[in-house]
Amino acid sequence: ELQYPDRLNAATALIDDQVARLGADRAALRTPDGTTWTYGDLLRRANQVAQVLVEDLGVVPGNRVLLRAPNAPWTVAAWLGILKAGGIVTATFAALRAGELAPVVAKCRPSVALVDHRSLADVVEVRETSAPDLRVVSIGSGDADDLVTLASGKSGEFTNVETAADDVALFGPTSGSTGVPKITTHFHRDILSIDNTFGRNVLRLQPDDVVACSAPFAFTFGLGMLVVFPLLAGASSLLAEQVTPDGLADLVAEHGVTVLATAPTAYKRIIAVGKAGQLAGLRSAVSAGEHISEQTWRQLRDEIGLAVIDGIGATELLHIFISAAGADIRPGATGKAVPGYRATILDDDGAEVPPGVEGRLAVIGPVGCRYLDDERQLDYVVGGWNVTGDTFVRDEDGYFYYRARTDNMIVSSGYNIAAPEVEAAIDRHPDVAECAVVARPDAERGTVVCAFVVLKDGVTGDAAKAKDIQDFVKQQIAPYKYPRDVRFTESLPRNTSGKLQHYQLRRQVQA
Ligand code: 3SK
Repeated sequence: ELQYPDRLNAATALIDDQVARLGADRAALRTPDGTTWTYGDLLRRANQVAQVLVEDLGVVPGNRVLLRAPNAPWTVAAWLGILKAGGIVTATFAALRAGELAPVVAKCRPSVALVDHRSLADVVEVRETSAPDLRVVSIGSGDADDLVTLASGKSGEFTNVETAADDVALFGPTSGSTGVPKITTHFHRDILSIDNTFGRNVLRLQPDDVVACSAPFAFTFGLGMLVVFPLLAGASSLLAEQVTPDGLADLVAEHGVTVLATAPTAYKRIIAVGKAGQLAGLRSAVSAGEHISEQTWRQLRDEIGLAVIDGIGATELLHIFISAAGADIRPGATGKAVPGYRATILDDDGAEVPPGVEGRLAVIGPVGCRYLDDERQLDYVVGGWNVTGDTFVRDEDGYFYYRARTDNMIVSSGYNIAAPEVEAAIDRHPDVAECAVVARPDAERGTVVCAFVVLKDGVTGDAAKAKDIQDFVKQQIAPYKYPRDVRFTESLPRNTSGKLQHYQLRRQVQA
C-alpha cells in the first residue's frame, strides 16, 4: 500500500522538491517554437500564479479555479499555482461550448476562471447567464489584468499551502454516458499515486526523456503524460497547442522526442501517411484513450521495432490501471493490472467470473472513483470495485483483452462522446423529427459517430442537409462530437412498447 504524509501538497512534490533535488537549470517544458522553461522557470512562474490567485484574486484554500487553456507552459504554471494556493483545479476542454460548460460551472462553483484569451467567449457567456460571481481572468491577452501580466509583477516567492494528502486537488469533468457531466474528484495524494503505479512500474521515464502527447491536460491522460510523470522523473515535455497526427510524427522527429503518448487513431494515421519512420527515434510509446488493434500494434513493431505500451485508464481513476511494457507485452491484450491495482471481470450481478468469460472490467487500487454529489457513484462503485464501462475478458495469466464498450459512450479517436448528448443536439434542428446515434466501426478512428435521422415531412435528406445538420451540431456542442456519418431514414426501429432499439442500428452499421 502507498503511504503518504498527512500534510501533502502535490505541487511541492512536482516542482519545489524537484528543483531542490535536481537544481533549477534542467529543461522542464519545451514548445515547438523553441521556447524552453527550466525547472527553475516553472517554479518561479507557478509561484507567481499562486501569488496572483491569493493576493489579487482572493483565492483561499478549497476554492475552485476553472482552467481552460491549451497545452502550453503558462497552463502548467497555472495548474501548479492553483495547487500551491490550496485551490482545486477544475480542468475543462477548450472545445466545450457554453451549454456544456454551464453544468460544470454550476456543479463545481469555481470562484475564478483562468482562461486562454482565445477561448473567453463561452466562459463569459456562462458568467452572464448563470454565474455572475465568477471572476474571469484571461491568459495571454497582454492586457494589464491578464494572468501573465499580473504574474510578471510578482516576486516568485511563495510558501505552498500545507494541504492534507486527502484534500481535493483536482476536479476532472467527464461527459458521462448520458451527456450530463460527472465531476470526478482527486486528492493531492492521487496525483502522486499515478506515478507510483503506472509511472514508475510501466512507463519508467528517464531524466533525459522528452515526452510528447496529443491529449490536452484537461484529459487526465495528457495531464499524467505531460506534467506529472515527466516532472517527477526530472524529464521534460514538449507542449504543442494543437497537433494533427501527421504533425505529431514531425514533432517527434524534429524535437528529439523519446516518449510519445497518443491514441490509436494517431498511430494508424501516421502509418497510413507513411510517416512511421519518423517515430524510429522513440525509446517508448504509449497508446490509450481507446483500444489499439493488434494489427496496428504489430505494424509498428514490425516496421520500426516499436513495442507500443497499450493501456486503459479512466478519468474516474485518474490514469492507466491496466497495461504492460517490454517483455510483459502480450500482443492483442491491453495488459495486466498495473502494480498497485487489482482487476477482475464481473457479470451483470456484480459477481466475479472465471478467466475466459466476458464481463465488465472492474478495478480497485490507490485511486478510486469519487463523483462530486452524484448518484451515479452507486453505478460506478459496486462492492468496492470501480466498474468501468468496458467489456473485457481475462486469461489464466491475468492478461486482459478488450471486447467492447458496455454503455452509450462512443469512443472515437480517443474522445469519449455520449450518444444521448449528440442525439439531443440533432433533435433541436428544426427539420429533424427524431434521430438515434450509434458508433460505427471505422478503420482510422476506431469508431465514428453515426446518426440515423428522420426528417420532418417535406424535407429532403441529401448531402446538403447532412452538412447542415453537422454544422448545426458543431454550433451547440464541442465540434469533435459531431456525427461524421449522417444517414436519413423513414423511421427508427422500436420495440412493441416504443423503446428505440439502438442495437438494430448498430447491427446495420457493422455490415
Ligand atoms: O481512456 C483512457 O484509457 C485513459 C487513460 C489515461 C487516463 C485517463 C483515461 C480516460
